[in-house]
Amino acid sequence: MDLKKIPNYLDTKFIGKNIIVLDKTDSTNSECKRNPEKPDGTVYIADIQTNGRGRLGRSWESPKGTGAYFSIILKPNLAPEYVSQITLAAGLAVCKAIKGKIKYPNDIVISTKKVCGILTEYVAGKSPFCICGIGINVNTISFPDELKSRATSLYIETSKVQNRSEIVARVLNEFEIIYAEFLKNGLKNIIDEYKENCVTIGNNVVVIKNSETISGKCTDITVDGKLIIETENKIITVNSGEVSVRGIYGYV
Ligand code: BT5
Repeated sequence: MDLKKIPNYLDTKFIGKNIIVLDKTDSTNSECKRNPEKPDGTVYIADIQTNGRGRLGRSWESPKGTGAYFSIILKPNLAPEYVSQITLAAGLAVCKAIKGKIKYPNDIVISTKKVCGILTEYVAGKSPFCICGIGINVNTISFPDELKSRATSLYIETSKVQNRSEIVARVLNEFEIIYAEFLKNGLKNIIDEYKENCVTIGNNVVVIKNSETISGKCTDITVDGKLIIETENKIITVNSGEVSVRGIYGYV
């Protein structure tokens, strides 16, 4: 399995140094949840997920042998309200690693289609920790009918079969740098690069917040990672953890 070669391309101090490659799992995020004792920076990666999870109970299509499905165990000293910002840091890392664009908060897109999704979870308890799960369509040739119009893969975009280990290592390499900066200064020194790569800014969006639907134009993202939306009669800010942004490229 080509996923075993990740260490050959890895250039990190702690992210992915402990890496567990599985032939099959339900969800690499769930795998992390079941193994809270693993050290900070541990990565679980699987060749296939039988129950790949998206946000809000949605699923992540994870066929065998083609995608990169991996999750990072993170043990920062971080108040729970900052955890959703890890998604933004990871989004920027993936964006840089695979040369995509970011659709706020957690999608990476290429040519207007979704190539990657990110699911960050907070596990409460005596020793709380975070899980940052990343799914990238690497060598996917085709998608189920319901995803065809809005999903793509690196293979589809480049017509080249990609080395999954190298792609994953590139993401982890980028992530470690951005994450270290995030832990030091929050999003302050990262947000400009995030915004430069974010296709949501300047576009009309529909935001679903606490079952209320709000339409408006996204004008900016705050230094703590909130979306600023101008509606007909007011300006609101929404947190990435509490919204689904629709309206760009027609998909959720
Ligand atoms: C996400 O959720 O985009 C987060 C996906 C995170 C997946 C990774 S894989 C490793 C780790 N282990 C897990 O179990 N999960 C993480 P959300 O924003 O809710 O988007 C989900 C929606 O994206 C679905 O409802 C579909 O419309 C679409 N979708 C599902 N599979 C897809 C795929 N392979 N490519 C593109 N779009 C997909």
